[in-house]
Amino acid sequence: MTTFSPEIQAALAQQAIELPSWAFGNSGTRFKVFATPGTPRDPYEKIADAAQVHRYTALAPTVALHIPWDRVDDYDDLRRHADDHGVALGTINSNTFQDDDYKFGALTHEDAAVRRKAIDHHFECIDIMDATGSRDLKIWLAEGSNYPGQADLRGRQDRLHDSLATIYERLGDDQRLVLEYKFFEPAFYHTDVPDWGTSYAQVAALGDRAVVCLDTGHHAPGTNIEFIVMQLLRLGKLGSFDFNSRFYADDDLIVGAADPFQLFRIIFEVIRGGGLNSPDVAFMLDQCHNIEDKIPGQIRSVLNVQEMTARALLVDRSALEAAQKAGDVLEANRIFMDAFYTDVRPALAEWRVSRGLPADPMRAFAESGYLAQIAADRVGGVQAGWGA
Ligand code: AOS
Ligand code: ZN
Ligand code: ZN
Repeated sequence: MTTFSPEIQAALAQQAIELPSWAFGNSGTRFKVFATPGTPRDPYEKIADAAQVHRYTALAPTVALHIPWDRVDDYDDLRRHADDHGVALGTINSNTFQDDDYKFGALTHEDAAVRRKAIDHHFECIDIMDATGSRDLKIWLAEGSNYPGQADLRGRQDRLHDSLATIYERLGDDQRLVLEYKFFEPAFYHTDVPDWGTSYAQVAALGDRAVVCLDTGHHAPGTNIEFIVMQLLRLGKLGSFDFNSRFYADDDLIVGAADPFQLFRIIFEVIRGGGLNSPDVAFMLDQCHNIEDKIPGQIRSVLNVQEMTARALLVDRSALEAAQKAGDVLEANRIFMDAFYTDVRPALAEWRVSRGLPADPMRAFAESGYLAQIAADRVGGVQAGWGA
């Protein structure tokens, strides 16, 4: 059986993956949202469910919130609630995509009053960050146009800069602005932050505390995502990951489900670039569980990241470097693939037990009876969903 060196064990022990609160609410497609019994009815219950993932894996110590979906009266109280459950509050995600005023844009809108409203929403998010102790403000913008000629592409980019600069100004010294990109959807012709280059150009113009979020589902098919990871790390601008899987577009499926090898390649570049367990790079999930149970879906997800991390840590980097320098193409590729093909699951199970964790977190959670308990306890009330 594979064994992990003390260095690999130390790296695995430090790994932390932030969970999105919205993964615990009901979600679906525009065709149907299937409800799950026991779905959280408020942010408190979402955090309680997220804490289950951490309890069985020790991999998910923080939960990202989304405003307005997770708006509460008392953020100190929510923070204490998280603490009582053994987790902390993490990134605050803004939302400028569910308001009629934003039909033609928010931070890029032609109308200064609409831009002001969108900026004020981000100010509210920063106030919340101050109360929750969150470091990161994550901005994903649904802005763009559907038809050639509809919008002044250049003007929108300039207004985006001005709006982001106003938001950036308001951040505290220990806080960061993280700008996510996505190549299309909901806009179909042009998107104002479609790619890493645009996100990089915008955050570079703001300052050191503005960085890029790379959502693995936000690229065209065939894109070499690990190259982007390498480049952003090289430039010191990779702020965070939104991990998920895609088959076709922004599918938001379980990370590592569609293409485990791609996840391995991405994590290898993270390690190569010094981003693993670096405070500068936040690992997050951005997923929806439309047909599977949400808590086990999140447990499976963090375990997938852990497994590919363990495999990527097994790459013999000095042998790889020697093969690369010698121009030994096949040997370099063999070293890389040997690590990828290593089944680390038995070693991880043993290592978990040595740390007082269940060998099989999926099974331990299933046997805990938690899902049946919340289904019984949380009857009535309005279930929280994507957008609720
Ligand atoms: C949207 O496609 C993005 O992935 C965002 O990260 C979004 O904020 C998230 O899915 C929840 O709103
Ligand atoms: Zn995302
Ligand atoms: Zn997305």
